[in-house]
Amino acid sequence: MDKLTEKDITPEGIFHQRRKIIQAMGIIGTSVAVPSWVKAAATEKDARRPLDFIKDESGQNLSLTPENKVIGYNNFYEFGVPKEAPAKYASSLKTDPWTIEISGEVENPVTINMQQLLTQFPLEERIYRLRCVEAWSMVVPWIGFELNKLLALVRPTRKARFVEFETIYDPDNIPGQKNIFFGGGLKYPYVEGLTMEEAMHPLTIMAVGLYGKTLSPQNGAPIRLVVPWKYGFKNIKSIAKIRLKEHRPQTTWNILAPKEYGFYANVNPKVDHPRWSQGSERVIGGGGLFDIKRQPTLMFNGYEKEVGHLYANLDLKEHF
Ligand SMILES: Nc1nc2c(c(=O)[nH]1)N[C@H]1C(S)=C(S)[C@@H](COP(=O)(O)O)O[C@H]1N2
Ligand SMILES: [Mo]
Repeated sequence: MDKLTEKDITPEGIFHQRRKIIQAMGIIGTSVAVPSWVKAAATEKDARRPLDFIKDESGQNLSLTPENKVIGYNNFYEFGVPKEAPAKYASSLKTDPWTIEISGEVENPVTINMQQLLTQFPLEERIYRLRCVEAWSMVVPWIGFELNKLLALVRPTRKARFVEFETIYDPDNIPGQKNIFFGGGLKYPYVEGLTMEEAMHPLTIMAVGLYGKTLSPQNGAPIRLVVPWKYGFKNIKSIAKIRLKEHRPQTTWNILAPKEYGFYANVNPKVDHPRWSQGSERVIGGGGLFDIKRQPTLMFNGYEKEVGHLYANLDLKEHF
């Protein structure tokens, strides 16, 4: 399994996208053309603004993925499946004004805008590993605040056992939400979820920036989730709604392929994806021809000491 190359790995959606095309049209699709109405962003000036933040101790020993890779190699299927597509198309996302509505099992439901969020919660830099379920990885200097601070504001009721997150739904400005082929066959809006314990953990942050500045749209502007011990798809982008729930939410990738993408999605080198090994990962920006440097994947992505106790009584093969 260590001989696995990138070619053996089908990106998360392509496989299912093919199936969807076949189902929908009775033909075998070989490539997905960009619909004519999708406009590539006019190359406007970089809209990312500098942020004020303090530096955290975390991840000082990790070597950062170059900024151009972090903002140029993305998964954001709402803006197309190829890794270059989000950087090309995501500037059509309307990020200002922006509010997050927090509701459900809370004593104090709120709708809060970005201005309020940024003044309410001091920002800090967190250097975290990011491990995509497709077996590539990066190290990103995020800027954000702990999700538990936001949850304290709304005061979860005793019934709250899960937190559900939803990406903005705006098909007029988000091509993949309008066109199932462009959007990789996912059900939109994109939804993710955590247990309450996971959401309250101090490593779990709401990120509003990276590399010292606000997020670019392709990275999930203006605000997204970062949970460093879980596969990348849990890190839902451009969040507009948060709901606290008594029951486990239905999440996008789990709905699409429940045998491939679990609810927990904890990084685990010992539990392979049905179609590829999770034992190692390609280091994006790691150098070499075609970026082929690989390294072993760590249990809980290297955060076992911090989060292992959350799963002490869980069979991780069954609850992958
Ligand atoms: N709304 C939304 N959030 C998303 C995705 C997506 O397609 N849509 N892709 C996920 C996946 S698979 C990964 S690996 C990370 C990638 O984050 P990055 O592009 O900022 O590195 O975003 C996650 N969040
Ligand atoms: Mo991913």
